[in-house]
Amino acid sequence: MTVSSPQTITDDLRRWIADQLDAGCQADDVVAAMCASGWQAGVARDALAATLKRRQAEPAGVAAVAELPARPAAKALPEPTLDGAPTLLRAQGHALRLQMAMHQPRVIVFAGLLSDEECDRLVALARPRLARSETVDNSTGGSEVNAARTSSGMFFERGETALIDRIEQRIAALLNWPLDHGEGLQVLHYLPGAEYRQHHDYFDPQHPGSATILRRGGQRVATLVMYLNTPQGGGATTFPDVGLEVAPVKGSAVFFSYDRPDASTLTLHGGAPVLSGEKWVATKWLREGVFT
Ligand code: PD2
Ligand code: ZN
Repeated sequence: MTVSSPQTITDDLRRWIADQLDAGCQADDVVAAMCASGWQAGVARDALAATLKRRQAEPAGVAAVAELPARPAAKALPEPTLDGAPTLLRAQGHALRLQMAMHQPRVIVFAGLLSDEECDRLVALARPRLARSETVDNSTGGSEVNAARTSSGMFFERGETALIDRIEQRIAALLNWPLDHGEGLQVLHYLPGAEYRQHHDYFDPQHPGSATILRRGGQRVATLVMYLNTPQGGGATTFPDVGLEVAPVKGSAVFFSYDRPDASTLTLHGGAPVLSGEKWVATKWLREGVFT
């Protein structure tokens, strides 16, 4: 399959999609294959939908459609105000810079979101409370130690100190998303060799444990990873679907959003192993509703 420019849904493309479905491919896998070949995720989804719609009229197509999982609906998302393509931004009186923006997936890198002093103070507050990081246990909705995540970490309560409240207000203003839709800040510490293997930050609706987690504010819809120091080597935040690596630089942050809990958002990401020095980050996850 080759991608023509501009990206239009042709009969050839619909025929190719129909062939993949007939061969037993899952709809999500077809979209992922198209994205890997250079199709924009939105066009890929529209092409899939157009193919399915046509097939609904055919008896064979009706059976194929019935087996496909329903695609979760898109949502409103946190997003900074970037009208006029500004390089300098301001949030709650704090000046920062826009460093990089990508549309699909939505990834934005900000420089100077935190001052050096704010980074140092967050590390000092978190250090005595660190414990080996856990990941969500999908079967229960609880958490467990996992080899895929070799950092140590801790959670602050939302608004726990004046410093944390100020940073959370800044994030809410920058991303145009209510403060009470945010989880408490999480701080992670990585030593050499430590990493966070590739994952999605949304909760998989198919997993039995997700129902419990989703009761506290619904789905995660965006992530902001703030770098609290500059490791000597390694530790980039990677987005393998699009070959993007964000270098961890003290005070800067990478933001990404996802409008549905689905791999077609292309927001698979990981924390590459730290090669030398250490790495500290603070993560703010944003929910679709009030996080309690
Ligand atoms: O520390 C990171 O770079 C990183 C990578 C992937 C953090 C997270 N995910 C996260 O906190 O979700
Ligand atoms: Zn993550």
